[in-house]
Amino acid sequence: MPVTGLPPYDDANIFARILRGEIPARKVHEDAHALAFHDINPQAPVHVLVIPKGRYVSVADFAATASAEEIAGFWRAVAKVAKDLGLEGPGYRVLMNMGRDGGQEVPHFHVHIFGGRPLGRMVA
Ligand code: IU
Repeated sequence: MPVTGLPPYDDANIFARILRGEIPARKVHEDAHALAFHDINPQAPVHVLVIPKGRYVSVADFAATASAEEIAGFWRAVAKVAKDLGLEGPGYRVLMNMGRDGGQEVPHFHVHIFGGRPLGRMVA
């Protein structure tokens, strides 16, 4: 169950459909806890999304309700994907948008990985 104040999980969201294989994605990694694929509208030379396989609306929902195993597995996948894409040496940025003011568009928790160029100082 999502945490109070967040919408219930919608199984029709686009990432749920990607997880079910109903629509294609350019996958870069998949394991028991996570799926990673290239963002359809990249904002950097490398722009990959990592999503948990469970039904979590947002980072708040994930942090509050996922198991320790899911959380560990997910974050290990994030770091592995970045490393496998060659980003660990030069560095990369990980970003999560949460809710309305955070600009979250897809209501399935996801992490953005950006890299492939100097990203500069982050501003809000
Ligand atoms: P946000 O954090 O919810 O704002 O980011 C959603 C991202 O999902 C955004 O960067 C989109 O380009 C991306 N995306 C995608 O990769 N494939 C899709 O079919 C759709 C959105 I819709």
